[in-house]
Amino acid sequence: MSDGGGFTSMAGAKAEGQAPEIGIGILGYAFMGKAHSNAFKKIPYMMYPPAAIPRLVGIAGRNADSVNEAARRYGYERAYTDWREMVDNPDVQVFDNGGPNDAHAEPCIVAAQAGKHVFCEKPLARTAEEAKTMLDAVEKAGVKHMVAYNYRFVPAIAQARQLIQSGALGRIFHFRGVYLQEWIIDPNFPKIWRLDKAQAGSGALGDLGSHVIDLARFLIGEPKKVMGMTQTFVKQRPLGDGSGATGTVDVDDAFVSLLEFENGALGTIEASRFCQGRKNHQIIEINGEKGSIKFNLERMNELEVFWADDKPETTQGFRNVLVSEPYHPYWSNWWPQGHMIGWEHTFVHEFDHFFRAIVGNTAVDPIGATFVDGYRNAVICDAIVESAQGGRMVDIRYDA
Ligand code: SOE
Repeated sequence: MSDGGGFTSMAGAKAEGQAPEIGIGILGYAFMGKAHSNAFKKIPYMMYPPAAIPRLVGIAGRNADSVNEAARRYGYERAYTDWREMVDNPDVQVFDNGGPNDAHAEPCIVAAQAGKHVFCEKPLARTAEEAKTMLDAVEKAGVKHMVAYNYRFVPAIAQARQLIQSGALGRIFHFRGVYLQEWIIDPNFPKIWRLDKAQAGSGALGDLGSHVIDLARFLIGEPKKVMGMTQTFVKQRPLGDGSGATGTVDVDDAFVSLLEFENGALGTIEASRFCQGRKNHQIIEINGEKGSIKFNLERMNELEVFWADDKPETTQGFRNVLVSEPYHPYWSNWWPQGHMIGWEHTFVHEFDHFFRAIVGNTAVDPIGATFVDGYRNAVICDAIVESAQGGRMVDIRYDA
């Protein structure tokens, strides 16, 4: 199997029938519950031979009818309305937190204290302070930990990182990232948890911006200072509970930011949920001394590249590369070249990486995001909000 630059190495893999089971207990049965469960079921026969066979031990959620239906739908052995009871199940070796942001800290900390390996959806927490308590807990417990920055596991992104790490772009001058959606532009869209600071921590910043911030760190390194602006375009929304009452939106609908990186590169990162026509529009562009690369999530199997040493009279210009060859990251698990994979497969790669790290006792980072990455991401998000409120540049300082 091609190791794709260490992305699908055989570390921890077992011949068919020898792979150990790994018991999963997941909190949350909505969007991420579906994406994660789909990945657990695909791993044994697609990331083959698997390092571990996920055993769907339990799924937890507040609504009994919904969580029982999810257990039947995805094939979990038990449904729980109390996540603590699920964490206490000795058959649960991995606690997977797919819940809303205000349900990340306590369950992850309790699971780590119970000796479970912990996987948590992004953003890790609502603030850097809350993220640090989670990081301290998993490090003290000595368990493996990972944050679901799944776009690291897009083959084209992994390929971009290989190009940058190989020096093919040379010195990096710019990182430019946007993440644009449109789904709350209707002022009658209700004030759901993602629009409430107490539950979400932030709006487009933590939900979408944190993905781009993570890719900036993954691809070119640490930012050293940021300047940010935020805006809430619709400040009152119906609560959506039939009462006819409205609530104040206390998170950002959009943000823009300027960054200077430790390596001298300059960056811009923005995210918005008010961009009509943009469905899940994440663009990453990196400009270096030897060339440029551009990634578009809505065309996720492609990478646009420009090489300065191409002959001007022949091929110089941006080229569109189909990242689908057996030697490209992760592709040896899937299909012949040109047969596309999609958004869901990033979760298959992501969990396979986590399970291999657990079974083989190998490092989750730098390929996967750990709680250190989740904490540092939260520090950057907090700095962007601080800058927006204070109207000045803010230095990035980590405590881990
Ligand atoms: C927001 O709608 C969202 O679902 C994010 O929460 C995900 O992290 C992103 O991958 C897609 O958009």
